Amino acid sequence: MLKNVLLEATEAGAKVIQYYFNTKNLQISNKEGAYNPVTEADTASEKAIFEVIRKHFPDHFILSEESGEMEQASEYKWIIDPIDGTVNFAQGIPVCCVSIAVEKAGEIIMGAVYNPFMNEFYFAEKGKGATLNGEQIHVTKKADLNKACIATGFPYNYVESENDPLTSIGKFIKNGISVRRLGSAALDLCWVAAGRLDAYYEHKIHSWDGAAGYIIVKEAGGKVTDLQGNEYSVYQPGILASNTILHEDMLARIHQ
Ligand code: LIP
Repeated sequence: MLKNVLLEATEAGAKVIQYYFNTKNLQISNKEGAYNPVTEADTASEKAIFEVIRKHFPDHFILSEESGEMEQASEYKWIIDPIDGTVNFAQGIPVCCVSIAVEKAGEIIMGAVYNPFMNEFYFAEKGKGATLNGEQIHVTKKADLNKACIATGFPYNYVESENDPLTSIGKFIKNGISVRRLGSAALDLCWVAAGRLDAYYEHKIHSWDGAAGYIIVKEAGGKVTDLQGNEYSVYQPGILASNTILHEDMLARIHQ
């Protein structure tokens, strides 16, 4: 039942963003930072997702990017990004998705990420592996960081610091390592899980950006920690996901 509702809610959100995609005069407002949009599609997708969840589980806790926390005294929490990759969406770049995770008693047990524009539906359940459109997926076996293809992202409100995003990315590009910036943490994580990327890191993402992709990477045989190598928590900002083999090399390079 939980899985079916998660799939139904994810599909409901995806149907909405497909409807709004490439809409002329999309209503857009800006949150904090230079260009951190929320569109009418974000709020409509969130509404459609809520309707499905509330129909089946009216007493579950919901944490969503646009509406925040709707606290309930339940051990189940739905962590929702109605459009991850909102800038891409607003620009008409079809690299964006709906991302929903289910947490039970503080542990992420299920995650779904759907990019309807590439017809790619990622899903994982704790202990049962990860799939792309129903087919099992697995991280790469690459062991040479110099031959890796990695992804990263940058926060809307940049903060200069000793090992900030600009400093970190320089340690890869100055050594000729391939770096991509997709603009969606959820898809960055799913592409690590699917073996398209060998690793992904970012200094500051939100719980709703990373929660579903986190379990999808883990169930695909990958490793996910914070940027100090500690076990990842969706409630702290830094993330490093890898094929496991490259994890220590990634940490060493970021902190070089
Ligand atoms: C985005 C993340 C991305 C990050 C962007 C933004 P949004 O989430 O998925 O990884 O680099 O700055 O936070 O705002 O599109 O839901």
